[in-house]
Parts: sequence; structure tokens; C-alpha cells
Amino acid sequence: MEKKIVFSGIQPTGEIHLGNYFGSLKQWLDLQDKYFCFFSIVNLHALTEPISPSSLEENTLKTTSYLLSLGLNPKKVVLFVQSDIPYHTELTWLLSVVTPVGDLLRMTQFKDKAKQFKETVNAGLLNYPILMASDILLYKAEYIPVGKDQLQHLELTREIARRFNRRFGQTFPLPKAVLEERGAKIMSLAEPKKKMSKSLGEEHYLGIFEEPEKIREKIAKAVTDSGKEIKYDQEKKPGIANLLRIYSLVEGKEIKEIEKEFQGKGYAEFKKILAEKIIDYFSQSREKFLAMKDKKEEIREILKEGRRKAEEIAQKNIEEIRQKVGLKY
Ligand code: AQP
Repeated sequence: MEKKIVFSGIQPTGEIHLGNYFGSLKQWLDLQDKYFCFFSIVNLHALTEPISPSSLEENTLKTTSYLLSLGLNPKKVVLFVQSDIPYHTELTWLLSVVTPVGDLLRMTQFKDKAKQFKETVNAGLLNYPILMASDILLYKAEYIPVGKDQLQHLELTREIARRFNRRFGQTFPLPKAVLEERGAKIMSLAEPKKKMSKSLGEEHYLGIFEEPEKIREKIAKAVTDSGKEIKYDQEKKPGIANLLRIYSLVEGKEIKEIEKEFQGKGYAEFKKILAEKIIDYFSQSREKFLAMKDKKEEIREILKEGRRKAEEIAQKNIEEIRQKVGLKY
């Protein structure tokens, strides 16, 4: 039986935070043995926000090193850079003609970013979900490991695929999200009612490759709630609830068990131990990253091989799509 196809992407916008890891990347690692996986550094998506050409270049290689250090195996998966396969942008155009503008305008991420980047609301921010649909559909992927923040975009991808199939004939399968329940939405350390996100600022996220001292400092400063009990209560204690979820992810224990361990103990002790657990959890990957980060040529070679493999499938699929649409004459 043929292996099902998985697609997911990460933007090369700097650090990888706990949300990116537990929402998505951890699943990439788990899925790489079982499925035919396409994982992409989605640099075209990153251009929708202000980023300098030199940072984009540097972050593309850095993000690749992060992924390899976490254990992604380029012999098992197709690891490639989005812009290396120009068919992504061609398909974006073809999908845009079956996407109602109203659907794009109601996307929560667009509305939030339009507020955040008032001066620079560009058409790319609006069209972002079509590019994401094209990333997925170009490879006819069926399983998409993502965080909860991307569910709305994925639902739109399904709608775009339905519309395309209706107009041009059955072409794309309808992709499904693969969610990791506890990690699907890690919240900000500074405002635990918002999702952890880099664009909110330094104090909001915890980069998994940050210096151990920085990790200790950020966890110590994380907003907690009034009271002093270590108890999971999403409504009344969103800060502690978030830290408990993180603890349970790095320790592999149920939240109930952790609550019991910390009965009668205070926030400071809980945070101190949590910081050490996070540091330990990522320490091997951190060492690998430090050993690899300057081996730019090796990383470029890996991406070149990924490009070759991605291109083979993408080209075959785009030929079929062009024919269905009427571009072959
Ligand atoms: N807080 C989160 N919890 C769980 N999953 C998350 N993801 C992002 N934030 C969380 C998931 O990470 C994957 C890669 O996403 P991305 O490259 O698009 O990263 P991002 O969303 O740009 O990261 P930021 O820092 O959250 O960016 P901004 O500041 O732009 O909002 C995706 O699968 C995503 O669901």
C-alpha cells in the first residue's frame, strides 16, 4: 500500500518556540517514519512581514539546522525550501481564481495581522492562505500536522480544494489536520490568554534553543496568577494552566500527577524545576545545533537534495493540474 502524504511548513523568521515545537514539529518527528513527508521552510510566507533579505537568507539556513538538530532525518523526509519550487506560486494563482475574496477577509490571522501591521498591510497577508493551500495541494497531501492557530486556514484549504475539484474535475484529496491535543495551543508567557508568538515580542515566547540562563529567566518572569496553588484552572489561572501543560509535555506526565507532586509548594519552586526540565528536554538538540550551525555548505547540500525530490513530485502534479485547467494546448 502506498504511504499517505504529509505536508507541513515552518517560517524562517528566527527562533523556534515551544508552541512551534509542541504544536507542530514534534509531530513531524513522529510522522517521519510512517508517512511520505514533505517538510518545507516556507520563506515566501515569511515575506508577508517586514524581514530584511539578509535575515531571511540567514534564517533559512538556521531554521534548517534547528530541524536537523531536533532529529528530522533528510533521508526519510523531503526537506526543502518553498521558493526552490516555483510551482507553489503558479498553483497559488490557479487556486486564487476559485477563492472568494470574502473567505480571505474573514480569516482571523489576517484580521489580527492587519491590526498589528497597520502601516504595511500588504496583499500577501491577505493571500497567505492561498499560498498555504498551494503548498499542501501541490503534493496532494492528506495529513497536515499544525497548531490550532492554523485550523481555520486548513479548513479554507479544504474549501479551495472542493471548489477546484468541482470546477475542473477530481484532482485534490481533502487534507486533514493532525493535532497534538496538549501542545496544539501553547500560550504566551506574558499574556497567557494569547497564543505564544514571536511577533508579540521577546517576553511572550520561549525559544527552545535559547541559552539555558535565558530560559531560566523567562520562566521565572512568566506571568502567573493570584493565589499560590499549582492547580490546573484554565479560566481562573490561565498562566499556571499554560505552565502545567508545558511541564506535562516535557516530562511526559499527566497534569493531575504534577499537581500532586507540587501540593503545598509555591510558584517559584514550580517554575525553577520547570525551567530545568525544559533545558534538559532540549539539551541534546541544542548541542547538535551548536555543532552544526556553521556548516552552511552541508546544509545547502541537504536542501539541494530536498529540492530535487520535491521537484519530481511537484512537476508531475502541476502537469496534471495545467492540463485540467486548460493550459496545455
Ligand atoms: N502558540 C502555538 N501553539 C501551538 N502551535 C503553534 N504554532 C505556532 N504558534 C503556536 C504552530 O507552529 C507551526 C509553525 O508556524 P509558523 O512558522 O507559521 O510560525 P508562526 O505561527 O509564524 O510562529 P509565531 O511565532 O507564532 O509567528 P507569528 O508571530 O507570526 O504569529 C505551525 O504549524 C503553527 O500552527
